[in-house]
Amino acid sequence: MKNRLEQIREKAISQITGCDTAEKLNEVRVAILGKKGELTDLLKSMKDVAPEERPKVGQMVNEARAEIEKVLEEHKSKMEKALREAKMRSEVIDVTLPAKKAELGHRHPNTIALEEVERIFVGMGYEVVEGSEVEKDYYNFEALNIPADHPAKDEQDTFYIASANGTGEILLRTQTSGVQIHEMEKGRLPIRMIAPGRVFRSDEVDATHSPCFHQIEGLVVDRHITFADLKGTLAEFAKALFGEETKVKFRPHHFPFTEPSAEVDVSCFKCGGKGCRFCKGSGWIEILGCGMVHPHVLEMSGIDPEEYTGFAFGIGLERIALLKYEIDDLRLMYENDIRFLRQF
Ligand code: 2NL
Repeated sequence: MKNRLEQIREKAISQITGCDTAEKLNEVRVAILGKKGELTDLLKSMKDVAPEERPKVGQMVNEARAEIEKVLEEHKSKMEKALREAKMRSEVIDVTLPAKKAELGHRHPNTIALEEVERIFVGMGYEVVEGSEVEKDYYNFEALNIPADHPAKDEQDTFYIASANGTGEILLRTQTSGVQIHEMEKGRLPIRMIAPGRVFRSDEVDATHSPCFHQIEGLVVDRHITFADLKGTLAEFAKALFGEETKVKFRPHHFPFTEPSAEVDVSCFKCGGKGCRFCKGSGWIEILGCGMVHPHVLEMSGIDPEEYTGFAFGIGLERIALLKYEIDDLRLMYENDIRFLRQF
């Protein structure tokens, strides 16, 4: 019994002092002092010791236990101290190092131009409405008088997502008109809104094209709206955006969703209309397309074209930003080079 005790004591001390982690130390503690530990086992065999020997043997076991516990405690604090010191050495902070510079962000030229356009139309009482970038074929094409065989619907021009059974085709919107169709369907008249947002066309990237760009469409529907309202509104818009002296010119055009339709030029804000490099000598710069909403388009969205008329327009946001900030390559807009961005 005595020998066995001595063996356990020696083994315990050598195992404890050999531990290098708290987990190993705990394992050793459980193996010796735990409920099923070696020392506890030894205590259980006290029944085999002669009764008169028991107090003495018991005392020896208790002394051994106390000693083992003491060694455990000492080794534990020694390990903790070593760990603390290693941590202190590895986490040295050089307080003399310069602080990290917090770079202030900058609004993108597109965002600046959009906020400018929004400010102008909100000032004229328009609501800004946003919609979904994925749209059903019906809202992107059909409801806008764009028939099934129209070239705009070609897979070459449009990103189709899926052809869901029964619900029609799903695509990335090629214009934000769908947002306005949804508004018309709600039947709350009059409507005075702009719909800005990202649109998608299957184009190769070059200095003037991108498969993803931004558009701002506008729509007004009320009783007695005429082409004169359209002209007055866009003339005011052009003055607010490019300067008080800006003139507008409406050239006849064709869109399936408006009748009549026009493209709008503004007098060159660089040369005032005399002709320069900027306007390629013509004195005019094209900025948007517009027209009176086609009666069939109103009708398809549940609005009576005998009672209501409307006008609509579509502006390419990037085009406005490129013109206003004299940027000569569209690709610069999507690179997000901070040296480019912070110029605006
Ligand atoms: C362009 C031409 C245009 C519209 C967009 C429109 C929307 C509805 C009804 C009728 Cl809901 N028209 N939008 C009208 C004329 C032109 O955009 O050249 N955009 C860059």
